[in-house]
Amino acid sequence: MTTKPPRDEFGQDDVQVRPPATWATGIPAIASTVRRAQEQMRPADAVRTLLKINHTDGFDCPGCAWPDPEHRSTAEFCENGAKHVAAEATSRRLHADFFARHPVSELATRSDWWLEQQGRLVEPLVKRAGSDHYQPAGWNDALELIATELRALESPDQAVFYTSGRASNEAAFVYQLFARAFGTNNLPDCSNMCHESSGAALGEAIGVGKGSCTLDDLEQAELIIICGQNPGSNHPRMLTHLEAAKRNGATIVAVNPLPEAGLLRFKNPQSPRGSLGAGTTIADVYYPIRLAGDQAFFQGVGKALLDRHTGAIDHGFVACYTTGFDDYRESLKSVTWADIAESSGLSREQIEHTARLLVRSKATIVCWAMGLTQHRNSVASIKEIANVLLLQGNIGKRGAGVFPVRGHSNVQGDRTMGIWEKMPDAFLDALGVEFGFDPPRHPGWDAVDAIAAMRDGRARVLIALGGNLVRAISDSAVAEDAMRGLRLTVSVATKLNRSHAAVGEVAVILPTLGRTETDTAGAVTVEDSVGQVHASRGVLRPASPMLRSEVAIVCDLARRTLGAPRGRPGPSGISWEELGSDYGKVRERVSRVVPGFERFNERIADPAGFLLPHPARDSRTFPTGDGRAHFTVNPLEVMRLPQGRLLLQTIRSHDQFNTTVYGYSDRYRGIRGSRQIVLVNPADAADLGLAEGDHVDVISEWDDGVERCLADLRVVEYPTARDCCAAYFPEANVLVPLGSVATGSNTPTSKSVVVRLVKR
Ligand SMILES: Nc1nc2c(c(=O)[nH]1)N[C@H]1C(S)=C(S)[C@@H](COP(=O)(O)OP(=O)(O)OC[C@H]3O[C@@H](n4cnc5c(=O)[nH]c(N)nc54)[C@H](O)[C@@H]3O)O[C@H]1N2
Ligand SMILES: Nc1nc2c(c(=O)[nH]1)N[C@H]1C(S)=C(S)[C@@H](COP(=O)(O)OP(=O)(O)OC[C@H]3O[C@@H](n4cnc5c(=O)[nH]c(N)nc54)[C@H](O)[C@@H]3O)O[C@H]1N2
Ligand code: SF4
Ligand SMILES: [Mo]
Repeated sequence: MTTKPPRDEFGQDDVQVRPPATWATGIPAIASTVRRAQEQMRPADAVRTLLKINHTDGFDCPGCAWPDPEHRSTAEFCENGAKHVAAEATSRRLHADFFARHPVSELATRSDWWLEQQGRLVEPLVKRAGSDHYQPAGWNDALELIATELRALESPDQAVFYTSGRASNEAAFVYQLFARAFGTNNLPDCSNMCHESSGAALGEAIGVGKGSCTLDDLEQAELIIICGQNPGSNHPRMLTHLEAAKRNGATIVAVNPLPEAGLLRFKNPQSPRGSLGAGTTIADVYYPIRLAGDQAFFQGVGKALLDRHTGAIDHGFVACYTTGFDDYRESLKSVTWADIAESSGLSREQIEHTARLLVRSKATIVCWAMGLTQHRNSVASIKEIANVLLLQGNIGKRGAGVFPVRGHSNVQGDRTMGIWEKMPDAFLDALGVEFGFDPPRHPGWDAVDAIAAMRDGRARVLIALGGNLVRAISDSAVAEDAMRGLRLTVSVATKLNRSHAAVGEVAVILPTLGRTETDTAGAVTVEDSVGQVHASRGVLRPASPMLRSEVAIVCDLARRTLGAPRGRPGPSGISWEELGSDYGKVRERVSRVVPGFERFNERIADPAGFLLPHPARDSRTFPTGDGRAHFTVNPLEVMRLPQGRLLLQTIRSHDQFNTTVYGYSDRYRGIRGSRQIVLVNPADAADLGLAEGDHVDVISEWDDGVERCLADLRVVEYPTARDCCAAYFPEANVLVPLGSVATGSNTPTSKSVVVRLVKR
C-alpha cells in the first residue's frame, strides 16, 4: 500500500525551513488572526464575530476545550480560535453546481486543504446507489431515506453512530438516546482516538476519568509538569494561565521530544507589554524525552521520591486515602535505572532533579495531552503520573492535581452526556427509567472496532455527527475501503471533508448550523476541560436558510426511524418533536439522568455556568469501588528499535484543526509551504546517511507483516529527541496499523510507529 498525498494548488513541494521559533504568540499572531478572519469573512462580520468568542452573551469557541476564565476581557480568544471561527464563518458556499462538476471519485483525489477551502454546505445532499454525484435533496427525502435504511437492518448493531467532539451537550444527549432507543451501544467517538487512555487510567486510579484541576488551581500551583502537549498551537490561551502561574512563583517543567515554541517563551498578545517586550519564559526546565518514555520517566521520579528519607512522601494521605502503596514501592525496586534511562532517553540526574522539584513543591499539577495518550503503554504511563501525585497527596488539594487537557471544545461534555460505547449501568438505568425503555446493555464498538466491523461486513450503516472519521482513524487505506463497503454513510457536517468522498453505496450529507450561527431554538451548552458547563449562543446569520441544528436533525431522524408504526419494537413514547424544538426540555431530561446536572436550566442562566462535581477534587472521595485511590503496578517494557529504525509520531501543525488543514505554515516550527516533511534529529539523519532536503519514503513496520508506506517526504533536520521522528497527522495515518493500539484503551498508537526511512 503506497499513499501519496494529493498535490494541490498550494505548491506542496515548495518547502521552506527556518530555525524553529523560541517564543510563541506575539505580534505576528495578532496580525495573522486579523488577516485570516478577513480572508474568509466580510470585515464587519469578522470584527463582530471575533468579539463574541467566549463571551458571556456569545458563543463558545469551537476550537479546543481550554476553559474560559470567569472575568472575560474584550479579546477572549487566541489566534487559532480566530482561525477556527473564520473557517466556519466563511462566505464561501457549496451549491448544487459544485457537486455536478465534481464527482465523488474526483473529490477523493483532492487534498484535505482543498476540500476545506470550498466553503459551507448549504443543503442536504444524497448520492444514490450507482451514481458518482451528490445531488440536492429535501430534508424530508434525505431523512426518510436514512430511516428506511436503518429500519431495514437485520440488527440495530449493524449501525454505527459516530460523534466528533464539537456536538453540544443537547445534541449529544438526544443522539445517544436515539442510538440506544434504536437498540445499539455502537457509539464510537473522537475520544476513542484522543483522551480515552486518560479516562481509562484515571478511572482506575482515582475513580473519576476527568481532570481534577480548575483554572485557579493552575494559577496557584507551585510546580507544573507539562508532558506531551504543544499548547502554543493547540491550547494557546493556556499560555496566559501558565504566565500567571509563573508570576505567582510556579516552576514549570516541560517534557517533550520536541522543544515546542509555546513551552519555551510566551509573549502575551493581550497585554501591550507582552506583545512588544521580551515575553515570559514558560519552562524553567525542558527534558527532551524519547517517544513513549513517560512511563519510565514517572517510574523514575517515583523511585527517586521513595529513595529519599525525609519529607518526600505524604504518609498521612497515603494511609488515609489510598491502597496499593506497598506493592507499588516494592515493584519500583526491581525497575533499574538503566531501563529507565534507555526507555526515557533521560539521565538519572534529570529525573532526580524533577523529584527534588516535587519535594520542594507543596502543590503540583501534571498536565498532558496526545503525547501521553497515543502509545501502546499510554494507560500505564498515565497511571504512573497518578502514582507520583498520590505519593505526595497532590489530589484534592488547592493548586494540585491531574490535568488531562482535552481536545475538541465539547468532547468532555459529549462523554458526560452518554456518548460512549460502554456507559456504566447506573447511566443506562437512569436513561431507561426517564424514557420508559430498556437500553441495550451489551457494549458497543469503539472507533477502532467499528472500522474493523465495517471492514469485515458486520456493520452496514455509519452515521456521523460531525467529524471526519476516515481521516482521523488509523490505517487510512483500510478505513477508506471499510467505508466504501458500507450500504449507507451519513454525515452531519458543516464543511466538506474526505469522509464525504470515501462513502457507502448510498451517501447522505446533512448540513448543520455551526457554533457561530444563531439558532432560533435557543442556547446550547458545553463542558470544558475542567468540568465547567456553560451556555453558548451563536451570533451570525446561518450560512443558508436550509441549515438545521444538530438537535433538530437528530430528533427528526429518530422520530422517523423509531416512531413509525412499521418500526421495530422500541419506545414510541419519546416526544422527539418536543425535544428537537426546545432545548430546555432536553436539559430537563438531562437533569434527571446525569448526576451533577440538577436544576440544569436554572444554573445555566449564570453567565459563568456551573462546575460539575468531581468527588476526588472536591472532597478526596474516590469512587473506585473500595472508596480509595489506587496505587497501581505497571511493568515497564523497554521498547527496543531494530537497527536503522526510528519511532515516528504524528503531530498537528500550527495551521490545522485535526483533519482540517487551513494552510501550510507551521510557523513556530519554522516550516512553510509543505506538509510533506519528516522531522529527524540531525545525528540520526547522519547515522542513516540522510541529509536535510533528501526525499524519503517512510515505511512502517508492524506485526501483521504489511508494509505501509507514505511516499516522498522531505527530510527536515530538527532538534527532536534521538531515535524519534515526526510527520503530520492526518497524512501520516496511512502508517498507523489499525490493530496497533494502546493496551487498556484501544486508542491507535499514533505517536509510536516503528518506521524506516528509505532514500528515493
Ligand atoms: N490549533 C489546533 N488546536 C487544537 C487541535 C488542532 O488540531 N489544532 N486539536 C485539538 C485536539 S482534538 C486535541 S486532542 C488537542 C491536541 O493537542 P496536543 O496533544 O498538543 O497535539 P499534538 O500535535 O498531537 O501534540 C502532541 C505533543 O506531544 C509531544 N509528544 C509526542 N509523543 C510524546 C511522548 O511520548 N512523550 C511526551 N512527553 N511528549 C510527546 C509532541 O512532541 C507534541 O508536542 O488539541 C486541540 N486543539
Ligand atoms: N495519526 C493521528 N491520528 C489522529 C490524531 C493524531 O494525533 N494523530 N488525533 C486524534 C484526535 S485527538 C482526534 S480528536 C481525532 C479527530 O477526529 P474528528 O473529530 O473526527 O475530526 P475533525 O477533523 O475534528 O472533524 C472535522 C470535521 O467536522 C465537521 N464539523 C466542524 N464543525 C462542525 C459542527 O459544528 N457540527 C458538525 N456536525 N460538524 C462539524 C466538518 O465537516 C469538519 O470537516 O483525530 C484523531 N486522529
Ligand atoms: S485556547 Fe482554544 S478555546 Fe480558547 S480561543 Fe484558543 S482555540 Fe478557542
Ligand atoms: Mo482530540
